[in-house]
Amino acid sequence: MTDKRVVVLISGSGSNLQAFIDAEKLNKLNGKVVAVISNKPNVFGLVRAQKANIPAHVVEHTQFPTRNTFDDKLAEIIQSYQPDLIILAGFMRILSETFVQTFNGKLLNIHPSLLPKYPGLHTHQRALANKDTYHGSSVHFVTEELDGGPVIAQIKLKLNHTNDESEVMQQVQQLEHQLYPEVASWFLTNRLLMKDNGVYFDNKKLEEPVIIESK
Ligand code: NHR
Ligand code: GAR
Repeated sequence: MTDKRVVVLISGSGSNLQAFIDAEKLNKLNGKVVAVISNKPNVFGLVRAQKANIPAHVVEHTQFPTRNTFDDKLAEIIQSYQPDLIILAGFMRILSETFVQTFNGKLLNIHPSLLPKYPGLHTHQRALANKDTYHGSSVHFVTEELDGGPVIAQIKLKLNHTNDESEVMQQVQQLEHQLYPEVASWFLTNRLLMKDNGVYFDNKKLEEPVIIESK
């Protein structure tokens, strides 16, 4: 089988990128991370890429006059790698309609909440402030609607309200490292499809997200 090609977009520490690199090494990804692109220079995720001998690029959004010109450059670099799948892993720039259409059905994001709860930023803080019983993370197809694309799978964390935001963030991230490569491997073995803003898993439409049991 020829390896499917994965491009990972990051903005920061890249711990989810690391989970992909580790899964690939263990032959659990069913694909190969062929490039990493960051919109921020000097982030730790770029060091992780370098250590794993993966080509890494920085496309600094601050160096572009408009969102569209940034997105065009990003798209050009991505296209040069001919990826089967593009992974947003802590990537913090909202992507334009044109960009999303170019890679329609091949873009996944991980969002640190149980979507449709808490799209946008500061999710851990919001879950704690609302005294939610459960929090967690979701992997979804990326569409033009911010954090609004169809959700594929979620992993849950029972909140203990003695924990502070940084502890909750750490716990959620740990779970993400289990969830995200697993969902990507489904895509890379052709088990997932986005159609009519819905998710098809093994040719059946998902009526609700798959809930992954935490290890
Ligand atoms: N783009 C599209 N079109 N659709 C989505 O669902 C996207 C997306 C780009 C990123 C990740 C998302 C998240 O998981 C994501 C989903 C950044 C922001 C944001 O407000 C919001 C959501 C997400 C990522 N970004 C600011 C901006 O002006 C910058 C914030 C910063 O740099 O800290 O782009 O939460
Ligand atoms: C992850 O927890 C991810 O869910 C979140 O940022 C973290 C990135 O960590 N994503 C967002 O908040 C997107 N707006 P990482 O860089 O160590 O993978």
